[in-house]
Amino acid sequence: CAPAAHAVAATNPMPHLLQKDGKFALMVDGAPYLILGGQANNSSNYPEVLPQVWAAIHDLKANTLAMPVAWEQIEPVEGKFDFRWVDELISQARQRDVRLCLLWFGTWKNTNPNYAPAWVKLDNKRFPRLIKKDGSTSNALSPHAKTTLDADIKAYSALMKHLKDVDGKRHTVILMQPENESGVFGSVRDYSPAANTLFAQPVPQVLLERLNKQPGTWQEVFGADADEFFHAWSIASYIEQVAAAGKAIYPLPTYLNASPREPDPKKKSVPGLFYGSGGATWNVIDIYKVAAPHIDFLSPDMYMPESDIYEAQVRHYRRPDNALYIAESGSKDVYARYIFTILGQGGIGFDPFGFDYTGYSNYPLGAKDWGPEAVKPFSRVYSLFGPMAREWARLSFESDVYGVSEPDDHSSQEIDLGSAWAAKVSYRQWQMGETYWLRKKDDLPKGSEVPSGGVALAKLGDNEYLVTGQNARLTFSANKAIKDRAAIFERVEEGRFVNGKWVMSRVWNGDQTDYGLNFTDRPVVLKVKLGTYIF
Ligand code: N0T
Repeated sequence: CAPAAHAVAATNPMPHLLQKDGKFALMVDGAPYLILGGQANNSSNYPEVLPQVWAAIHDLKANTLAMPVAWEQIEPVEGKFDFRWVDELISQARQRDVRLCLLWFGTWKNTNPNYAPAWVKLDNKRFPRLIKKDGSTSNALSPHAKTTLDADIKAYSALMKHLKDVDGKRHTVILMQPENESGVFGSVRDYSPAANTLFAQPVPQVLLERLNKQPGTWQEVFGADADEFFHAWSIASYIEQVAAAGKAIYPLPTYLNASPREPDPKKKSVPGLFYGSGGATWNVIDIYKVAAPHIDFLSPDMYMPESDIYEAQVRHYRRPDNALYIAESGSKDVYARYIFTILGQGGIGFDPFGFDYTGYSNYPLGAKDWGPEAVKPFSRVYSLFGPMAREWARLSFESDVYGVSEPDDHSSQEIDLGSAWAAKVSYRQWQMGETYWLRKKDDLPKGSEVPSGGVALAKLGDNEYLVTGQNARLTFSANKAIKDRAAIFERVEEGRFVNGKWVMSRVWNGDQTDYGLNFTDRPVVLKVKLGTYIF
């Protein structure tokens, strides 16, 4: 029988996000929780296909499932709500001891209203679409129609009320994502008369203050960015009202995802063409923070696999005012190593997209294969963090954590561990290190041309670290500033957490430590105590 990880207490405390000194914890059942997630495909939100979802979530070793709840399925007829899907999903999640993140496919799903009920998406009079600059009509709904906002609020509120009723004590659902990749393609903003009137007005004072700008119209204040920033403000303000109404009923942590914008500001990236204009992309995070205070965090969807681009995107979203969470990640093997970067840099979770066995592969964004083979690279990393997920989440919030993943060019990386220690991570190494013993210099470990390495460390004490990794070598040294001493291992324990307690299986020494700590694709967690000797 399954471990009682999520016990049935009379009332578990409400999930919530905590922030302290730029660190974050997603509190679930009163303690920091690490989302080792998996997101199902878009059309997997029906009871009949749930077995094919659970099979993949099980193989993935995920503790949380992100699953759509479509407006069309809970309110097919206006005012008549049907929560059978939600109830079935929650009940099956409980049986499997998996938590849920619900994706509200409402006004915007990848900018379109296709998941809105027919009575919404076919009634252009009552629920007007966005007007493009040339006067033509977009499929995206306008964020400036009160009728649409009210209808979305009504449906989302009904959902939150239902969750409160059926899940308000147990909290199987821990996170909400209202809308999905909002914004618009094919236009930069709405050019309807209502939108144009607002666009000609002064930029709201709160936003000017936040951005340190002088008063003026959107055009005057933001110039070339005016259309996009105005649309971001309009969409953020709309979703804010949806989220606020939902939280007033049942205050679950709430976040938004965004289709990815090229992270380098010097590179060309056209809003409405390369990414959904007005979505929560990195260049409008401040606008979202001001317009949408009921959104706990903004999260990038990661579909750009190049390591320099990936790391740059992480730097945009990892801010003292924004918890790092990867709402979606491509399912290709090369993305799995980034879990070390995300969880090692204080992230509250990771959620690769498209993991179920319903037969759909979103290649080229994700893996070609949709089966168990595609799941493996991710489950391998989850199996490192899974057994210590609660400990890791606590250390991430209360102590210091570090993490890197293998760059595309396989070059090694330095990690500054603070005052006393530094670490170096290198890749494509044999476990026994002396490369000058090799007869052939190109004799590299099989498969290592595809980057898969990573290391994550959590500080346990002044000279002690909890360490895990994969396909990487980790060495320690005394911090550069310290000139008179060298680092040695005092003790390296291999072990695991069992019910929150460290259980040692053996001590690593000799060949296992003489060439650094060498991680392969076998699951290994180490407790490393460092010492020095004086020259
Ligand atoms: C994602 C997914 C799903 C240069 C795609 C990705 C999901 C949505 N959209 O399978 O539809 O619901 O959030 C957009 C990726 C843009 C790629 C840019 C790469």
